[in-house]
Amino acid sequence: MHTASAAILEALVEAGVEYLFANFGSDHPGLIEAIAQARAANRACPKVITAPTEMVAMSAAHGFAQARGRAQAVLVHVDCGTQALGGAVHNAAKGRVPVLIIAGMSPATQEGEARGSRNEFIQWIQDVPDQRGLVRGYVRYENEIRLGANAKQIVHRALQFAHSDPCGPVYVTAPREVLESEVPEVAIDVRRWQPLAPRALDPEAAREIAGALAGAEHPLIVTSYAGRSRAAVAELVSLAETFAAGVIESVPSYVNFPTDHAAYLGVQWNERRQNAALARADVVLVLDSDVPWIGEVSRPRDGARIFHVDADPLKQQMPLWYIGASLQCQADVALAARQIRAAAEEFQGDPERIERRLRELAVEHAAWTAQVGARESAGEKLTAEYLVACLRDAIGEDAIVVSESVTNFHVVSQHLRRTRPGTLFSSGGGSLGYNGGAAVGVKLAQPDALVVAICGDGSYLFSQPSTVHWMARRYEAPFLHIVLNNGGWRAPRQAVIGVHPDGIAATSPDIDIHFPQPPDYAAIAAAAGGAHPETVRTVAELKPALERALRAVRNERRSAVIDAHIA
Ligand SMILES: Cc1ncc(C[n+]2csc(CCOP(=O)(O)OP(=O)(O)O)c2C)c(N)n1
Ligand SMILES: [Mg+2]
Repeated sequence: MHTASAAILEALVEAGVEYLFANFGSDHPGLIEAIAQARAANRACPKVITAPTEMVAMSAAHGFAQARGRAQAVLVHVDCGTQALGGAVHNAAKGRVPVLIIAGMSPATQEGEARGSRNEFIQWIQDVPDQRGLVRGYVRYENEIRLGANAKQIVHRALQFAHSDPCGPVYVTAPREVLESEVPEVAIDVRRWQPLAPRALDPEAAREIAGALAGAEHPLIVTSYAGRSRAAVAELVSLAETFAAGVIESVPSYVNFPTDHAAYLGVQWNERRQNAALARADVVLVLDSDVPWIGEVSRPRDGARIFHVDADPLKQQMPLWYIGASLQCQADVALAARQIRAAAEEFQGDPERIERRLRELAVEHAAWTAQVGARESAGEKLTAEYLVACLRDAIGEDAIVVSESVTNFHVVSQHLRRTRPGTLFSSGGGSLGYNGGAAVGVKLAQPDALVVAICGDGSYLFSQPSTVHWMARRYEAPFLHIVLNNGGWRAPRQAVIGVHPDGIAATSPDIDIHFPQPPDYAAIAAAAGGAHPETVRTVAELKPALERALRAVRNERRSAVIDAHIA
């Protein structure tokens, strides 16, 4: 018998979805049976990854999509499993990361009208008025499969949204009887269900931007997530070289530019200082960025001309957003960069001026590199800067790092000094807990890569490490997990100082953000998934611990956790 559930699995296979991160419930007998039948008949079926908690399932699909650019499927249980996805839906939405979420719904009948009709008490409890409303504010598309007959078309349509800019999560539901229903076979030609073709710039806009960059004294490119496409990184390098423009990253969630390139002028997160390159620039080109600067702290100089090209320039899911750009365009950044470069030929710039500016950029870049390097030396205390520098040297340029380092985000960005696209990710969202699941997903996407997660101690607990490390062992996805243990949550302390610098809380030793008697973080992972545990308290202990941990990951193929007590 061919059911709607079997049709959904077939659609996933057609679309190239390799993994189904699943947390099953009473809404899923149709799917569980269809998976069993596919296996018995040796039919292709996505590999099921059992996820004991939904947040980790979603974070794994998030990491996978960042590493491989493709949506995977996450299966959850009715409204309850949808709620338990929690902030991971926010993260995928804000990060514009494609994920297909599938959720069952309580049966729609209670007298045996169709197979799947209600037969358990919980099906009355879990019948809610607006299940899809739980995620409506976040997903790019949501729909209920009302008749099994076109289940495949709905899956393909959902994936088309997920993979079309601005990409993001999509949500599809079906009541239990629909998942059980017998449906006709539907043939799909996937070539007719592709995402939207990349959008180019209006040629006039390309000309205007090229003219402004060519005529600028200090042109600057600011970007945050252009690096989600490797092609875009190469195009940005050419663009920067063509115009001798400097490049800064603001709140990056990808490697957007090689940090060893002479045009690279650094990265900024929450640091409370005016960015010098931004203050100097007379023309600023913002490419794929949600927060190119924080105006209260750092901003372009008065009179600077600002151009903005983005996959999502209106920031459709942010009620308040503006940067004072005189031209804003929706376009694929790789394509746009190429167009702007091509348009530059018309503005025969002065080659000597370009040469001079490139030399100036190289001097500035060298100063930045030296400044970063100076903070990396070993002192008395174990600092995050020293730790990240040692990590960089130990893991090499090809290792893939996911970072949820919160008040140390900038330290990780600066001192890892990534040179290759696709080797450093952060979630792009603000709901802590992405790190561990994302690392598992990245490892599944790139099994040959060394994968590292680096996170705050608070973020380690948010990530549900017992689930993460059970999954890492069960599905042979070992990774190195580094906990920046600063005794709790530092971010709320910085927030209170930012708003009430002279208040009582600013200097109070206890404002309920510390974790006295902290958990043994490494032991949690050892207990849950046999991870190799390390606790590091001093500079001297760090390198040997890193060596042992990397041996465990590389040679013994098991995860390792380093609980690093930093100053
Ligand atoms: C799901 C979620 N809950 C709460 C917060 C608010 N929050 C922001 S930073 C932070 C503390 C993070 O602690 P840790 O990971 O140890 O980083 P640190 O601040 O110490 O650098 C909290 C609780 C959040 N962003 N997401
Ligand atoms: Mg902390």
